[in-house]
Amino acid sequence: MQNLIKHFLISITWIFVITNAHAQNPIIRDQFTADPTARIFRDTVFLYPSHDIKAPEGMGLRKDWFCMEDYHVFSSVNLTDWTDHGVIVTQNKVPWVRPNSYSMWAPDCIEKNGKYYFYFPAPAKDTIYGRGFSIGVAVANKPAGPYIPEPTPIIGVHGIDPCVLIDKDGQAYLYWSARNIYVARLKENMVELASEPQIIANLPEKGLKEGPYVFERNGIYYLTFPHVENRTERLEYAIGSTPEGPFKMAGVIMDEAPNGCWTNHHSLIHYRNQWYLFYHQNDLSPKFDKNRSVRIDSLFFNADGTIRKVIPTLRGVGITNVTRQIETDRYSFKSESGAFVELIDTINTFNGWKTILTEQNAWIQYNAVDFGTKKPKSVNTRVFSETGGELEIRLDNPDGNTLSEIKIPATSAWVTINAKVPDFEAGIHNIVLVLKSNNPIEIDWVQFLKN
Ligand code: FUB
Repeated sequence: MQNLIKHFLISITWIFVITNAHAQNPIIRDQFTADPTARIFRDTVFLYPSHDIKAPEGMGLRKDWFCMEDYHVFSSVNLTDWTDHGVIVTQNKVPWVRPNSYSMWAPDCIEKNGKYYFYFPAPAKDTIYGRGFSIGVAVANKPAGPYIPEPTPIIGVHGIDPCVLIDKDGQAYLYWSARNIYVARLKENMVELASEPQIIANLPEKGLKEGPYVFERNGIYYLTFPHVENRTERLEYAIGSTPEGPFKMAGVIMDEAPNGCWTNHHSLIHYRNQWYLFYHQNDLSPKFDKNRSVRIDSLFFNADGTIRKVIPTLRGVGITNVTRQIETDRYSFKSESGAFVELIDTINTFNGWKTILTEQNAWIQYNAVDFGTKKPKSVNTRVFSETGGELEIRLDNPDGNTLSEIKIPATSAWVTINAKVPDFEAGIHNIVLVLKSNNPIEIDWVQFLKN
C-alpha cells in the first residue's frame, strides 16, 4: 500500500511541474542537489544532479555519510529560472539496485537518435555484478522522462560517476571512476561495452580522483575531474587529442572550497555563447558537507585553449528581473567592513540568507538587474531593525546615483517597507544597498514594483 501511494505521488510530480526561481547560488533552494551534470537538449539546459537527503535512521552505506534515494531532473532556458520535473529514477524501482541502499550517486544523461540515456551508479543487490558500485542505464523518449531502467547494470563496469561523450564520428565513450579513471567504448545500443575498460594514464597518482567529465572544444578533448591534491577535492583537468587520450595534466579549474566542503563535482556547457561551470558546495548545510547544493558560474578559456580558474561566487549567473525579490545576500561585492551575510534560520536553512549592514556607509552590491523599459514606481524592502535606521539604494556602484531612500522604523519582526522610486534611465543596472544611519539593519530582499 505504502509503495502504491509513493508511486502515485511520483506520478503526480511528473504531471505537475514545480517551479523554483533562483538566479543566484545555490540555484535550487527547496532540496539538496549535488554532482550536477548539465546537458543541452534542443536549446534547453537540463540538469541531472544527485539528490542528497538527510539519512533516515540506519539507512545509507555509512552513518553520517552520503544518502540518496532518487534523482530529479531540472530544466531552464535562462539559467535563472529552473523547473523541477520531479523524480525520474528511484532506487527501489530499478530491478538490479540493492533495495534501500540509498546510494544513487552522480549521474549523467546523453541523447542518441532521439532517445535519452540516463547513466547512474548504485550498489547492485546481486554479487554476480561485483561488489561495490555498478553503473546502470534508464532510457526515455524525452529529457525529463519517463525513464525505464534497464534490467541489469552495464556488464564489465565497476565504479561510480559515469560520464558519456559521443564523438564527432558518432562513437560513444563511457568514463567512470574507481580509484583510477576508466574509459571504454559503448556499443551502438548505448547500454553495453564495445571495448575493454582502460585506465586513463598520466593522471595524479596520489589523492582520490573521481567524477570525470569529458568534452571536446576546437579539437581538444578535456578530461576534467575532482582530485584531492591537498586536503579536499579541487577541480583539475587534462587534455588530449582523442577521447581515449593520451591525456596530459593541464591545470586547476577550481580550488578547494573555502568552507571545507570535502567533495566537488562538476560539468561544463557552452550555452548561448557563454561557457558555464556547474559544481556544488554545501551552502544549505554548513555543518554537514554531505548535503550539498548546485551552483553555476561563468567559465572562460584562454586563447591557447587552457581554462581560466573559476572563482566561486554567490551572485552566480544570469540577469535578474527587477520585479523579482532580489536577494542582496547573493552579492557581487561588499564593503570590507560592516557588511555580513547570515542564514535567516540556522535550523531551517531552506529559508535562505539575509544581509546585515552594521555601520554607516557599509554597502552590498548586486550586479545585473534588468529594469526593462518601464521604470518601477516604488520598491519594497523586507527588513528587520530593532533600532530603526535609513538605507539608500544606489545605482551601478557604491558612489552611484541614489535611486531610493528608505526610512525604517524600529521593528520587532520582519516588515516590508515601501519607498518611492523617481525617474531614471531604466535598462540593466547593478544595485547597491548603503546604510546611511549608524544602527544595524537586516535585509531579506528588495523588490521593485512597476504598478
Ligand atoms: O555524491 C556522491 C559522490 O560524492 C559522488 O559520486 C562523487 O563524485 C562525490 O561528489
